Amino acid sequence: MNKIALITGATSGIGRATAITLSENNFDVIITGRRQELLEDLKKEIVDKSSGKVHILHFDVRNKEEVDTAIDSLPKDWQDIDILVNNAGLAVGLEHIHEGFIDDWERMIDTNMKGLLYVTRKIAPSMVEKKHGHIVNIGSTAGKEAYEKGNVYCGTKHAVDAITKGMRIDMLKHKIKVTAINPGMVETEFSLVRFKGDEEKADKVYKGFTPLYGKDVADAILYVITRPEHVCINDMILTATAQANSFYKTIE
Ligand code: NDP
Ligand code: 8X3
Repeated sequence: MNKIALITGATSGIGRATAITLSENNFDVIITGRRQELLEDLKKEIVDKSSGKVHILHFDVRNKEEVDTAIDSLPKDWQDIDILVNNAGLAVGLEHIHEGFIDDWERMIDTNMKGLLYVTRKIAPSMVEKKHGHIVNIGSTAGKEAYEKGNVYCGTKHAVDAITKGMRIDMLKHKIKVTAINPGMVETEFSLVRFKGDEEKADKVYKGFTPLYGKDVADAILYVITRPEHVCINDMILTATAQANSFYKTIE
């Protein structure tokens, strides 16, 4: 029987690539996000290409009631979630702290921190009950080093780093693995969202070097969730070869 993985933020980028990669590797996937049509498209793509099963849950991770209702609606044969990939997240804006927009800050805090917590709080108890499961949190190099104008986004990803460490300690006696995957720059809708739909600004971010792609991060996720039972990858940082950390990259 295939294992079941629930992936938040599967409509785009890393989450979408992860859903496809896991389905190609004998996982059944619960794909979630706010854009229902994109979830339907992804389901069709996966079902056409692989034998993996797909279930759609449509919710906003910032809304605790929506999270709870969606997870409660899972049919019986989808309730036994083996892998939770907490991927939904975003950066909004890139301003010095004294010029930042409060709404942007709240969107990042509500999505990247509170959303991750709501989903985890809803799913982790069943993992504890069966003493089995793996939680993979998508952090960032921005959660390891703060960079100019990244203030609040970096803060939320530092929080993901700390929450992941705390979760791992709490889950230890329940035999549940907890992993943080921390990518550097990945070409997805991330910069389009950060720059509020400004395509020119977004495209510039990935000009002149080869960034990571969603599939690269999906492969890392597949790797960590397919280690033997006694092995837990705690923390992984992956960047493009052209990037050393948040500050140094080579232009080709
Ligand atoms: P994308 O913008 O391509 O994807 C983000 C996903 O998150 C979408 O599927 C979006 O779905 C979902 N999402 C956003 N807000 C919500 C919400 N309120 N409720 C439910 N789902 C939501 O970006 P990435 O794939 O790059 O980002 C995925 C994760 O990776 C994020 O946590 C990001 O911080 C992290 N990351 C990204 C890096 C990069 O350079 N791209 C590097 C390091 C980490 P929808 O809009 O349909 O709800
Ligand atoms: C995304 C990577 O460097 O754009 O988390 O913040 S970065």
